[in-house]
Amino acid sequence: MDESTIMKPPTTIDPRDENTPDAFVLRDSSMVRLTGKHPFNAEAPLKSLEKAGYVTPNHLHFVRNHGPVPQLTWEEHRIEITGLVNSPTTISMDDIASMTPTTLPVTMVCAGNRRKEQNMVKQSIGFGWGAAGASTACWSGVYLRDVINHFGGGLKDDAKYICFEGVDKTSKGGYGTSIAANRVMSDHYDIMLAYKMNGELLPADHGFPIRVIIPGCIGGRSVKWLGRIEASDSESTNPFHNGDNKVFPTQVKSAEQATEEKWWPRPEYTLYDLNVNSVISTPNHDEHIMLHNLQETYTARGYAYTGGNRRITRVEISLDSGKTWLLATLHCPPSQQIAAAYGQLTGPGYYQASRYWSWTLWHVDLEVADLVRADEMVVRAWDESQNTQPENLTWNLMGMMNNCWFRVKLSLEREPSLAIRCEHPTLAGPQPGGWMAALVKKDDNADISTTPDTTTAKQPSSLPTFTLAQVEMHQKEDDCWIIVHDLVYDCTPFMKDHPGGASSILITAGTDTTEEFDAIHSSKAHNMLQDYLIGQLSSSSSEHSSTTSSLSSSSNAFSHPDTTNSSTITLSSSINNDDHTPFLEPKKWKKMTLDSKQSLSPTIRLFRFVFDGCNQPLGLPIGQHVYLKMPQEQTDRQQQTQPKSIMRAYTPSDSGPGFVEFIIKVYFPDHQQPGGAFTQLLDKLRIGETIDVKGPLGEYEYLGDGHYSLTRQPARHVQHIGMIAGGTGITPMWQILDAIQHDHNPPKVSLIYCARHYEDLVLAKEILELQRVLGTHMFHVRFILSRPGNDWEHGKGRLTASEISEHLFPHGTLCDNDKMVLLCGSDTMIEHCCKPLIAQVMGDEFALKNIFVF
Ligand SMILES: Nc1nc2c(c(=O)[nH]1)N[C@H]1C(S)=C(S)[C@@H](COP(=O)(O)O)O[C@H]1N2
Ligand SMILES: [Mo]
Repeated sequence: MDESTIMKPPTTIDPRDENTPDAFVLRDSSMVRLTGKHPFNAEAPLKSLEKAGYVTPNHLHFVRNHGPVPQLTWEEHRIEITGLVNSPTTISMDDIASMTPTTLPVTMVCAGNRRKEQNMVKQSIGFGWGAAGASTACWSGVYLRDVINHFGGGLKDDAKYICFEGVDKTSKGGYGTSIAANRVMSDHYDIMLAYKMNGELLPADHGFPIRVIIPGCIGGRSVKWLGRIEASDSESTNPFHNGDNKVFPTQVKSAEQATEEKWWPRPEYTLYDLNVNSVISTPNHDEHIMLHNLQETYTARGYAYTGGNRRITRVEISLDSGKTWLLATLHCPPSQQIAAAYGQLTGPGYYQASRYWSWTLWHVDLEVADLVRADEMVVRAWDESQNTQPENLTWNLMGMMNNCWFRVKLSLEREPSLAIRCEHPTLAGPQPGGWMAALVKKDDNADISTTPDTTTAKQPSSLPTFTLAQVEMHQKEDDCWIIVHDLVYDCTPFMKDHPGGASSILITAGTDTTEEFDAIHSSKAHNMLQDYLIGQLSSSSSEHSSTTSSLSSSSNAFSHPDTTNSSTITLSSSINNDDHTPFLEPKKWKKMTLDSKQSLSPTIRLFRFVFDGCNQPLGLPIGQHVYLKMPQEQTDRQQQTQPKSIMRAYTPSDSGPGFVEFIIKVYFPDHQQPGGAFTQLLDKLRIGETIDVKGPLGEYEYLGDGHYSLTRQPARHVQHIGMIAGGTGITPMWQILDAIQHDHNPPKVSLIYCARHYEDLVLAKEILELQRVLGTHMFHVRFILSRPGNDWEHGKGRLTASEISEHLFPHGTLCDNDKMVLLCGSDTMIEHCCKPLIAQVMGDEFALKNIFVF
């Protein structure tokens, strides 16, 4: 993009805004939309922001709207001045314009700037701002203190806060917040009511006709579309004041917990002044620095800012991850000089002293030869109070004020020509890429929840419409539709490829599966889903299936009892506590109560749940698993807290009439990762509290005596089952072992069980006891520990080919058709260790045909 296109303001309505309440707002189509099409939350591509220079043109200034943009006029708009002022009044825009104006360059920064990096570590309750949630404009208007004195007759003595409210109609009403009255009244802080931005009347997105500007403070205090100013003895009671713009201590892990433990109202976590921050914009993400000539220099650039009128005094670049630093050249022209370009400079009490309300741009010349040797380019800034940025990211619930060192990874590329490839940590909003993406673990065992990203969804307006009843007709394996966020998808072609197996889709076939989908899928899965989009849910149906409603309510309301189901899953009858009907119902969430919890190791727990019908069997075929689900509050794109849920699949370690037990490893956070969202919630569950369960699901069923069936394949019989389990992957194996001990003609079984420490070998005692009962000729066990103690006599280290050839089928002789292998462990272990080693030892064909993964 060249400079001329960057500088051109938009002249037409972006098609994405048609049919939204914002269809009257002119917007630059290059702005990266962070929350779908509405409300509008957007930042410029970082490169455009840099190219635009010190003052950001209005159409490239980031926008943060909590709701639709109000359609206001200069003539009709009024501002109420009320509360603890001597003469409450209502004023017009002409009243404001009658005062002599002042112009001030101010860098506005959303407290969520750089939040995407936080979200890559763990989803916070906010959307993914890149590094362009900061922009600088010259704001013209009048000092708020003058307005209060001139029109409101001054503050009363007990006025401690000034509360602001916008006239925008978010779902929680007008956006509002407050700030200390002494800051407003001080001539050091320059708090303004602005009606011009870079010499033009405010654009609709930025608060036309009038907004508050609080320099040096997070953007969230600068209320747009200002309708009311209230002097008060207490902070704003507007829901956005305590419900947004906070950094909580790290132990606050969910909105639900924050509510329960009353963190929200605590004023000490409220954000005002900005913290020191800096970003590299050159090199840009995916830029290639060509290596024609190692004698050349390369100029890196970026911005830095801090809060509270402090000056940025130092920006440093490191090419060795912080061991040594180079000083960058700073560019921060005097505010008066900048403002002069936009008109009015004199006003009542016009600022005389230096002002540092806007960012410092920086550049540094680097030797290309030095870049070749570097793994990354890192920036950090310092302000006049010697505040600097932390080396590492510390996650917080709202993902705010992220200011860790900004790191651009450098790697050498040989093709098509020799170059250094540069990678930013993230790209704003829904855009994939960035080096942090590689850190997001796919591994289910580490159950880190990932960001559902529906913002890239095709726009539904042109799609055919289906009713819920129509969708319900499609719940067979060869004809399977689902609903996610009111859109209808035909998943039939995808059934055989689904990583969770066809049955985990079938279990939700024909229903609204939004909740499950969001709870367990990554943004990658959301994107994949788009290939199967066939229509939208008719609006009358979607009222019945609000995205958070539970599955059971939507499917019951439209249930078609005559719908047959060809798969192994059958729709069972309604709630029934009759003694022998199974407790589990495939399409229905059921509640179980935590009955006891036992620690088997520092991180491994045995959870025992009970359910109502105390003689009721669980109804789980051997070899299959269930979903467990717990509520977890999350914040939607309008920053509203919504009950959401999070779920994982588990195999019980035991079950019987009226109870079921699970052995589950809790993934606690450490300094490198936030831990497992689900398992930590589960660990907090108290005795007597309930959890949702649904099932069965799974592809494999052990039918007894060596017979088993797999969905979509004929039933088979084997004489020897070889099992490899990693960590808590033992649970499905144990379920089968437990069944085998009741077989009349049991198959032979061998188990290779890998774990890190001895304590991680759950059920070891039970396994050895079973071996004693069945005899070693029937049940062969091999434990392998990667960190064994000194006196350990079983396997040590990693799973190797020789371990497999010795212990997987130790009795030899049988032909391949009589054997099968069951695997359960982390993705990495299965794909990079077990499968290749089995193929090596037993042959590719055997591996292809006879391995089954849980
Ligand atoms: N009335 C109103 N004022 C508002 C908001 C809003 O949604 N409504 N968003 C706030 C937030 S969180 C920020 S960061 C700034 C963004 O200002 P901008 O959109 O002009 O960049 O406006 C603040 N003022
Ligand atoms: Mo914000």
